[in-house]
Order: sequence, then structure tokens, then C-alpha cells
Amino acid sequence: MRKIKEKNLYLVLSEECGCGRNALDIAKSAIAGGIDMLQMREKAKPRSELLSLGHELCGLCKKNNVKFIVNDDPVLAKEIGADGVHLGQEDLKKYSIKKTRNLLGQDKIMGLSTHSLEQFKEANTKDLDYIAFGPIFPTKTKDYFIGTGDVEEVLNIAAKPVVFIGGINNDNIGELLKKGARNIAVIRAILKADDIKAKTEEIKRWLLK
Ligand code: 3NM
Repeated sequence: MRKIKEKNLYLVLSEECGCGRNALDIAKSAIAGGIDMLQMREKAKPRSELLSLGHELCGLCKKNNVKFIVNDDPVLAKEIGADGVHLGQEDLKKYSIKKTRNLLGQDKIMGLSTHSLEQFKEANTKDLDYIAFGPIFPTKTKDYFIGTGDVEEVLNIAAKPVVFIGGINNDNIGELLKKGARNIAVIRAILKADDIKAKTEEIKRWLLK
């Protein structure tokens, strides 16, 4: 069962990248601009704050038919009533895919980060609803990037939706879409914009072409 749309603009929200604007305001503008999925990725915030922010973001997303995903923590995702969780490779040590599925249930969305073709192939056999692949381009979040060389192969073998991430912006998104990408995740391309709604609309137009 496919739990996400055919094409998705996926905003990974980290308030610290938002030029002083608060997470809820950023989310409102990005939703108005047309994001399809929102991930709360607030690594610096304490759990109590994540719980209250998560509830607010989750309510906002539900009202607007945007999928709300919590980063790293399936227990928090469940507590908030989020649509799903996104796990990093490191998270798997604490929360295996099986354990996470048992916790969240069949209906929830489970995504996993992969950073190489090998990791992607492994993830491709697992009970996941999407697989993130990156960083495709240079990004301030990671100290390496993998480039676009494996994008076509990943799409050819993919048993589930692939979300491309890492340094994607208006200048390079066309290259990825030309290779067949349908799901794009960004942080800074949206969060650094003066006008978040307008920038979101601009990036979304690429996906709808
Ligand atoms: N994960 P920006 S790259 C959160 O490759 C994240 O798994 C990545 O931010 C991965 O769009 C990344 O600003 C950062 O580059 C994405």
C-alpha cells in the first residue's frame, strides 16, 4: 500500500535554519506554498518542547492534508499521533524497523535515510514506506555528498518511493527530475528564503511540470 502521494515536496523543518523565524510560522508559510510532507527535525530541542511543538505541527498538517513525520523517535511520533517517523541509519540500533513497525502499526509511514547504493539496496528489502537517498549535492548538514551518479539505478530498482535529499535547490532540482525523481526533500532551499511561501511555490512548480 502506498501511503504517500505520487509526487511530494517534503520540507524537513529545523528551526535553527529558519533565520530567526519560529517553526510554526515557517510551517504555515510552507504549507500555504504547497508542501506535501513535513518532518520535524529539531535536534537541539528538549523532548518536552518537541512534544508541544509536535502536537501543534501535527494539528496544522492534519488540517491541511500534509503528512507529518517525526524525525528519529518512533515513541515520540506515536505520542504525538504523527503520520509517521523518519529514521536515520544510527537510529536503527535503538529502533529496528520491525520494532518501529510494531510500535506504530501498519498504517503509519516509516522512512529511512540511506547514503549509498549498498544501504539503499538493503533498505529496499525492508518494511518501509519510503527511502531517502542522499546527500545528493553539497549541504551544510553533512560533510560529504554522493552526487547524482546512482540516481537512475536507485529509481530502477526501487520497490518503494525514493525521496532525494541534500543540497537540492531551484538550480539543481531540474537535473534530478530529468533523471526520474518524484520526491524531493529540502531544508535550506525553503528555510533560507525571505518569502517562504513564494519559494515553496517555486520549487513545487518544478515537481508539477
Ligand atoms: N539528511 P538541505 S541531507 C537532513 O543525506 C538531511 O540523509 C540528508 O538539507 C541525507 O536541503 C540533509 O539544506 C540535509 O541540504 C538537507
